Amino acid sequence: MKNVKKHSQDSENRKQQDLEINKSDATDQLMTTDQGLKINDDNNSLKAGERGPSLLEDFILREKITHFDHERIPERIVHARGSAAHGYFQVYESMEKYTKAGFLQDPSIKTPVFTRFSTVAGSRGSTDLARDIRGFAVKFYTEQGNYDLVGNNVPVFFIQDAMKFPDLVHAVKPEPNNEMPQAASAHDTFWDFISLMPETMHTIMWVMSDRAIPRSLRMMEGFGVHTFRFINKNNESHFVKFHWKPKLGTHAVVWDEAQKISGKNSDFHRQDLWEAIENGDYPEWELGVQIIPEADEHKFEFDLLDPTKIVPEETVPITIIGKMVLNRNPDNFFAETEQVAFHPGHIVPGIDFTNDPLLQGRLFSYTDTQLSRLGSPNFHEIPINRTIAPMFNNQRDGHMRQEINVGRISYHPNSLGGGCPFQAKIDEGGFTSFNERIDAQKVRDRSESFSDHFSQATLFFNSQTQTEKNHIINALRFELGKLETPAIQNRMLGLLSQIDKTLAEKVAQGLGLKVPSSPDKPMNHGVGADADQHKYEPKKVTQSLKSSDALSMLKNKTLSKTIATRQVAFICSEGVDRAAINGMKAALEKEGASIKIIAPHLGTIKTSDGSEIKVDQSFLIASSVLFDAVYIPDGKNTKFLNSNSVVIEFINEAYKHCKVIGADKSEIFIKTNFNEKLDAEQGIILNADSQDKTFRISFIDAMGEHRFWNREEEV
Ligand code: HDD
Repeated sequence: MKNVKKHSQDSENRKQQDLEINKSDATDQLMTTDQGLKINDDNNSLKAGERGPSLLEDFILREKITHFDHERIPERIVHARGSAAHGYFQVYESMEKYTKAGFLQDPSIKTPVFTRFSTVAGSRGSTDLARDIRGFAVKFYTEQGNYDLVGNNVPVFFIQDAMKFPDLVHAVKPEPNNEMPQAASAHDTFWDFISLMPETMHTIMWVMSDRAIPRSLRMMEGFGVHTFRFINKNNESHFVKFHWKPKLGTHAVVWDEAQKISGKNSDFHRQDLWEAIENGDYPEWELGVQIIPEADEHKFEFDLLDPTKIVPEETVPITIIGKMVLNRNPDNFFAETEQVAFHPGHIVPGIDFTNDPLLQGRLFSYTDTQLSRLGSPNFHEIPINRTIAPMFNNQRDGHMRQEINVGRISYHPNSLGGGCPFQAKIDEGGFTSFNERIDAQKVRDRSESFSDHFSQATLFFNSQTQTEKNHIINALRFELGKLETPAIQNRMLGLLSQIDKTLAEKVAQGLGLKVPSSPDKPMNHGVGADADQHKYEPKKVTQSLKSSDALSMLKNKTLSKTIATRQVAFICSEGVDRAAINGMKAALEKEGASIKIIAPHLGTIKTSDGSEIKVDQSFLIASSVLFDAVYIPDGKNTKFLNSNSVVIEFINEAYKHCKVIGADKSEIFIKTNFNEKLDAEQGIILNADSQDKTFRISFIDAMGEHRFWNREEEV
């Protein structure tokens, strides 16, 4: 057992050891130029006289400024804004039956990973809380080479064919004439495209749901999206769908909150991930797979190759096969998070592609984009991208080549180098593609089995609780309400009516429009000029499954009652009850939550027993949207609370966002400012006696509910 532990630790550290050779630490060192020349004055340029012009001769100035002038590289064309962390993946038991992938065989091995989360549409400096899909890209540094699972937090994609990807991205990005709006889909070009492409409807439902505004990157699911293949030692193939399930559950904020967080702290998600890891609250996900035998390929009501479809968990259950833990922040954002290059085509023996036309196009795009982003075909040599597996081939030269390949031989076959490097046999780990039989004509076309664009959009909508449905309706009212072109709004209402009549009517009400009685026939505009339009007319296929609980975040919230890493604001002022603070703080910290003392000014305030307490944030800095719950400890607070509009706004906002509010002996304050009928059912936990332990338990239980949506209607 001891050996197993050592083995797993060694395996986990392999990438860190590999990165060590490139690290540089200036502690106790003298400053030098890039050439190693020690620098005597880094503050003044070389001049002809104290007040004279700078000299061209000043190679130190020139080196410094030249380097600075070239510090930026192109940001990613999509997923530009991202945050990443190191960690490991460990399989629970061997998956040998289905795949020969090395990292899925041995539970004692910890495979190093580097995982980057991102928004899609915004630029590098845009807000974390945009309504958007989140990228969820994992690079596994396996002994057989790098494996990248480049997924999203939504299990489906907007389009079915990579041919449409540039159009989709052009439509959602800021409009090209004025570069507006930033990191937002609520504008004409996006919805123009969407309203002409019915295949986007299923993903649109997910993006309009609260999945698109996660509470934390640590609290969202991840999906491989496409159907992939597992290949075992006998060369048998099973189809596989990948799922990441967060240990903390899947949670979101509300849209009003998201918009305010964007102003108060646009690094909200990035900071949350960073701090959790620094505090040792390592985020964790379990990897689940849906495995489908090759023979069942055509047994579904949809096409397994269609990336706009899920395989419902009720139809094929998810098997949990391992876990990923992120336990180390990068040392350098640019070197690691910015330069990491993911690619769905980075696979290892035991995993293979399917003919999903979106995946097929991605297999071209990712290497291609790194060439302009990182500037050279040698991007694999950048430390964060470097494999920990041995790497030998005859690729040579190119910009910024690091490796010094020795000898005369850079071709194969060769006799002068003894035939090296040798091709690897299958039993030596040599990769071979799955030899799928293909018997086809060359066509520029799409399969009719891809024509059902609405059924799973309806399934998703039907599976939501009423609260979640309301949020989708409001999101659509917001997004479509921002449009300047009524024809686009009308086309969208027509499409929404194909998903659910009530949904379309409610959105129409918000827009002050009527659902068109005979909407434009939703032809699929994504077809060729000479195509038989009738053939491509969207078809609804009757679904045997009417609703899937797994698709609703709120129906699954009982799975994640934990309040670990949740943030609680303690509203305090001079004279606040010290015992109440200490008691609640201890109770919350025991559950893994953390607290911040918020008071009128920074520094310290005097508490009831005369002791001083350190203030974490003043009301000028703190904002209710940055917290999960609010607690008002007993003391001489009430007078202060009643007279302070900032405090009332703070609590009002927490109330509006359905968060738990707890107060000792402050009923009068709560009752005068809020509805008299409020009680624990509504997440307002009041306490007459500040030492009552059941109060703290009730407060923590209520926090486990996360939000009290029954308050929303009233708001
Ligand atoms: Fe993509 C980046 C995920 C379709 C072309 N994509 C990128 C990233 C993620 C995804 C997570 C960021 C990786 C990182 O953190 O560096 N993309 C997806 C998913 C898709 C998808 C889940 C559909 C299922 N993507 C897709 C298509 C194409 C691209 C169809 C092109 C045909 N994606 C790119 C890209 C990016 C990229 C342009 C930009 C930066 C990069 O690759 O490295 O090549």
